[in-house]
Amino acid sequence: MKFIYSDSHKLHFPQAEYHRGEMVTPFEKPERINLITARLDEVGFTGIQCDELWNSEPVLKVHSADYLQFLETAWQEWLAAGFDGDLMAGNFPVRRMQQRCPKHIDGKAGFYSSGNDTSINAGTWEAAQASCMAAQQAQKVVANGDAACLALCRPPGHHAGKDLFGGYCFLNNAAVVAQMFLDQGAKKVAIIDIDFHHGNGTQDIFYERGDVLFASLHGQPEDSFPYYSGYADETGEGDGAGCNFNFPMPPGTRYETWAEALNEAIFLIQNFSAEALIVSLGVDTYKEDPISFFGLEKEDYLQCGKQLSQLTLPTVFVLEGGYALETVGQNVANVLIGFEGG
Ligand code: Q9C
Ligand code: ZN
Repeated sequence: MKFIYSDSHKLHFPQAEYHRGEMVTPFEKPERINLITARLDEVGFTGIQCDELWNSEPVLKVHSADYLQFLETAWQEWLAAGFDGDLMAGNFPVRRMQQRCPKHIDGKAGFYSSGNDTSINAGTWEAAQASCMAAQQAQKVVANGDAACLALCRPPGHHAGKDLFGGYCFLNNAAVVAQMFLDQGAKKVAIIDIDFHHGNGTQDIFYERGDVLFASLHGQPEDSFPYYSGYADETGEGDGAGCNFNFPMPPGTRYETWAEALNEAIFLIQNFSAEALIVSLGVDTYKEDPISFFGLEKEDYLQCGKQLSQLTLPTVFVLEGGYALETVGQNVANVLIGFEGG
């Protein structure tokens, strides 16, 4: 299997994250990609540097134009306002407030985001674009006949909604890949999100669409980020009614239980007659992940990949989370090895 990466991810390097009462170095760090790339090289996968230039066409079908405009100009507006250091939102239009975008960049940032966990720096927009283009290139590799391909996206994407950044995400790379398959003629596609966190952004984007099945396995919202979505009774609306499936699970969930949910999701995808599969691949389900609470072991990822391969669909893997640096490379590689029948 080929994997697509872009060195431009390094341009996004937020300095701090507020975590459990203190400012810490962000968990979503550039080293993640270097570690994963090193492991994939070691076990014989073929790395390809992304050489695609920014293409907003499929992106504008899953994000709003005003949101993309915000991302493009946010850093310049921040500097023009006389601020330096990372742009971090701190105020949000919550219940009973006006859903009107203010003029000031500090207000705009909160209008377009879901939390203070995702800072913007000088190179963030370029990195987010490159991340999205790695996903677009991986989709093309599969459209041209490869059975599967991995996009090493950084920043990740599944928490990015139609017009929201947050959860370390800006552009929803998995949603863009799904949209590309549809634009190329597929009638229906499926996205399975196996990151520890609920894929609230992806759910948001496709909630009222019947051409994309979305299934997410995640830490239950009672106990885990993103807290305000991911319940099992969120099943889609309008044309999308019955196309959204959430599998929230409690702290301490181990592979045996998790794999049952995975099998259920796989069964649903088969019944949906999806023509392509997009896997939002986070490995923050690992037992030692610093911000998560599942108990998956390294070997479980082999089994996970094997289960996914049973769908025998053209598959694009899109990297999401995974923050245990010692094993992030092995865990990602194991999913691919299991998928290829190793
Ligand atoms: N500061 C992904 O795995 N919550 N995003 C952090 C502590 C945000 C995870 C709270 C977690 C986002 C792609
Ligand atoms: Zn995650």
